[in-house]
Amino acid sequence: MSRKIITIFSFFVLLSFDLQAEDGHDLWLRGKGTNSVNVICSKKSPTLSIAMQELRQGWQGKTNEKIELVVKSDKAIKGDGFRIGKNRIQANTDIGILYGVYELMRRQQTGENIYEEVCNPSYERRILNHWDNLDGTIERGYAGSSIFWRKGKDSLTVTYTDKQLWQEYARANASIGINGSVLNNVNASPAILTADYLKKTKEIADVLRPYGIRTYLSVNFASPQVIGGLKTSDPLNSEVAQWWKNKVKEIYSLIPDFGGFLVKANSEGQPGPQDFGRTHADGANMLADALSPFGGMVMWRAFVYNPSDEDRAKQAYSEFMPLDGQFRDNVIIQVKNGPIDFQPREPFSPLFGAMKKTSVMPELQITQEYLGQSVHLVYLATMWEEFLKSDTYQEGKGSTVACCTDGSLFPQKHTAIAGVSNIGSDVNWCGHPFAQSNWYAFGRLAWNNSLSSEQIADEWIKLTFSDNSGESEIDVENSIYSPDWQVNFLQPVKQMMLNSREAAVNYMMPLGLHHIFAADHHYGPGPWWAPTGVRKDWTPPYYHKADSIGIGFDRTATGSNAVSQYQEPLQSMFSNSQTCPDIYLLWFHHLPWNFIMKDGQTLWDELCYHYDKGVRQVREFQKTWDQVQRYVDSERFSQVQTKLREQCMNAQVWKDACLLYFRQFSKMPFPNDMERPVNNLEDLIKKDEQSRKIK
Ligand code: BDP
Repeated sequence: MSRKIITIFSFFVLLSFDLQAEDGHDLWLRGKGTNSVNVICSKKSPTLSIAMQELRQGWQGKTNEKIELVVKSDKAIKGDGFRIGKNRIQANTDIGILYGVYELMRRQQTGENIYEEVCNPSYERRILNHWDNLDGTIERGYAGSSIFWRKGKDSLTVTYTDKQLWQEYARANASIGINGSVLNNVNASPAILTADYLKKTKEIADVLRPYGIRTYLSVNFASPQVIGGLKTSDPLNSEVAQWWKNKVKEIYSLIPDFGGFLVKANSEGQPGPQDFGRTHADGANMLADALSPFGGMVMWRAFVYNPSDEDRAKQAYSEFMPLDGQFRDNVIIQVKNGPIDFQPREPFSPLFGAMKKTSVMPELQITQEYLGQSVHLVYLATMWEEFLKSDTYQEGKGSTVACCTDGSLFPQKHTAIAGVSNIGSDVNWCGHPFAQSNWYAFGRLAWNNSLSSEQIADEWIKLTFSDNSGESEIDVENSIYSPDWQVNFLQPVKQMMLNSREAAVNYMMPLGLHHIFAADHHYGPGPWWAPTGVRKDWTPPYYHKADSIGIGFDRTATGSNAVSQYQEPLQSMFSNSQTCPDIYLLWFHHLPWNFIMKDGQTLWDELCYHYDKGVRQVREFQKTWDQVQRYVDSERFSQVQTKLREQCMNAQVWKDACLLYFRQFSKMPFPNDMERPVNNLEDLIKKDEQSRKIK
């Protein structure tokens, strides 16, 4: 069908509000150019060609307008930042120009003002971590299989379709400023460093490069033994160090801009320097020395904990604080946002701001392992905003996590942020249409860590759902969306997104509860799960500690004293049950069931109301979504509608399971105005067991 016929056709389709089905593959990059543009650029490079092509394809400004792309140093522009104006984009680097182009086009499409302004990135390295295994499966992936690796011998082949997909992937990342990809799981197979896999890595890197994306790999610390035939992987052994040096040299001969290594060591069964009586610093520094001549980095994860008597929430801090100042300057410690593990809500990890002589980077989880996977609609930017804006008080008031990690407070040699990717081979990349917003939000926050989750949601909805073919909704001249669309679509959908994470916290683990998930798959509730012989710190009762007296983990001085790892005034505030924020109450305190909350309710009633509210919130999301049907194409509409229905059923299961289970201890009645459970506890426990057997 010719473009013209499609246009006429879609016009009639639009009139009847039956928008063309969309499979979501185009993500937030659906904008089509409506007008021609005159692009001037004196320099040539693959990246600049992409920039010019993007402008020509997507231009929604005035017809035949002139736009100049200028690669020229300017002190106000940092790293790969840019200066943007209506008719000119200037940057120090080619990739800076491409970022400027994407910014300009986003502003055209979302109707944001375009005035002369310098935009610099908050973090130097903005990286996706793919937990992709070399057999094509993805650890904690809920959107199909790996786009990089495949099962069997096929894992090493590269097809035209692969390259096309990698290019689309690179483009999507570049459009939101992501500039690095770790291509394999942190639970790394040593095979990734064999010649065949490095050859394939090179092919991927070649496709990602023009989009400014550097390639990184996760490595297995025991590689010298497993694939190198050495007797040890001791980081202080000279043969081991030499083996890594040779390996790094081999990598750089294939991939000259290789980013470096990501390492999970001595964690959850992975090998590490402690196997040889060495410290994390010994291990990280040995790798750093191998990478340093080539400008490579080591991202060394702080996610380490052992089945010891020490509270798991304290262990990363205990392990890493004594090593502060001992790391090479091309090592950066990668710390998960919370002290335990990507829970629906955690206070920030006390390592942020505390390690003052070491570069530290946050690790966020985009894939919704603990937040409903690809079934639940949970917009994560609100969680990340809460985290980035948390005040650590490490250098006085205002020492937010954002400031402690982006170089504005400490002179870090390198700054970075990582997000565990939620993408896979599904046609819409992320499984849930709204999960795309989390990929988008991660990129936007990595670029600018002071953006609000509301602004990001606003942008994303406009780019993802508006009919921006230029023929209707948007007034091209003024870039203004129709008031009807804004009031009846944008506003309610945005509100739903902004409420969605708190709703999930409510129906999963309110008031500071954490880690009460079903074992293994981490999808549903499992507060009862504690078989004999299983590590205690992998069982929910270790975390909720419900008993006849009360519920919660005492992390004050009378308990594990994890509060002592926080700076004042947080320490005192968290320690006192009267001043501890309700959202962290049971994270820091074990309190009696009839403890009186700030609003005068008992703790038990408050818990009941939170679970009840969570379910009701999801029911509201269902209504919201039904009401916007006429603004969404039928494919994405029914996909989201079906998923919301399932989310609602699951939220009910969460509420019933947790409240019926905890009531065995509280022995208190449900408050009268709470909706009653509709499931039996015994059935839910049975189903939970079956879900693991099926796996
Ligand atoms: C946990 C995941 C596990 C990861 C681990 C990690 O359940 O699959 O390997 O984090 O981050 O949350 O290393």
